[in-house]
Amino acid sequence: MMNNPYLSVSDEVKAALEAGEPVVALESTIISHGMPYPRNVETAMRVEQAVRESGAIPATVAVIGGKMTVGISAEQIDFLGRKGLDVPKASRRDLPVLLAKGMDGATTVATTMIGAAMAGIRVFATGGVGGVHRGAETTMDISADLEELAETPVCVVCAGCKSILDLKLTLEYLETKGVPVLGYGTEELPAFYTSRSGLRVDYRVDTPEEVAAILEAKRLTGLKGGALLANPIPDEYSMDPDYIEKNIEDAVEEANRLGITGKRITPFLLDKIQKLTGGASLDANIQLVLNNARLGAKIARALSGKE
Ligand code: PSU
Ligand code: MN
Repeated sequence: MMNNPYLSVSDEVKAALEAGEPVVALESTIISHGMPYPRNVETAMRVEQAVRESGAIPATVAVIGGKMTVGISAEQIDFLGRKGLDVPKASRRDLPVLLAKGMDGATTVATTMIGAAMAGIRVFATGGVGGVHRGAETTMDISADLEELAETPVCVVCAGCKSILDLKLTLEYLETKGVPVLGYGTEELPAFYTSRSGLRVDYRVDTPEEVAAILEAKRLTGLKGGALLANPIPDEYSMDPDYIEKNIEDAVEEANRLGITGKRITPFLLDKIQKLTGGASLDANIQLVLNNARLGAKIARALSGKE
């Protein structure tokens, strides 16, 4: 593990990594910016529990007091959840500033990947990743998450992308950047709240061992970057595609009307969609994150040869 003054790894996570035990990284933007308090904190704790029940050690990542902290405590999760939007959203470009100033930050997919890689964790589970926004052909709004997937060797388990993004352009971008997009038990790219998008993933995989073999092949051939493993929301929680699409369109329209751009756009849209759907989208969101945490643990176990 890298000896780095800006990195702090919890004793539990350090011990697990040294023993070659499976560890799954988890992000903190979803806590501070992705869900309302107190469900954000409850969910973060349940997700950690789901990883444990599936046989791996959870490592929730955040910037705490100017350190990339891998394996934050329950108290720190509670703190990030209560402070919510007052915690800076930390993507790659924010990271050096927050570290240098000794600040706190909620890590996005990009920075959670960075923290995971610094500590030596190869699997990270979350809800949705950032991508190419609708209208990016004029706004150039493309999440740093995609660039990180191209650079940093971490497998990100997600439920696909929300259609607040342009999913087709997101797939094109990932192809250009050489990031494999794998569908777990499906040929279709799941669209977060629903298992259907009408778009195909690059490859279907059906077992954790298959995923582990792909990650090993990538590592051993020296190909940089990670992989995106898209795990569809379970059928019983999947939302009606037309209903969710209509609400997403209304949310995007309102964001445009209010002139919201940059790092504020994703949290704004998530909050708006939650309000428009009367909380149904939040319930679906929580279930899909739990589902991804369980799969992440299985991938980590397969990588560590424990399966
Ligand atoms: N998509 C979701 N939920 C989220 C996010 C994205 O469905 O919580 C968060 C993740 O932390 C992701 C970030 O990394 O938003 C992307 O933000 P941006 O588009 O500003 O890069
Ligand atoms: Mn953006």
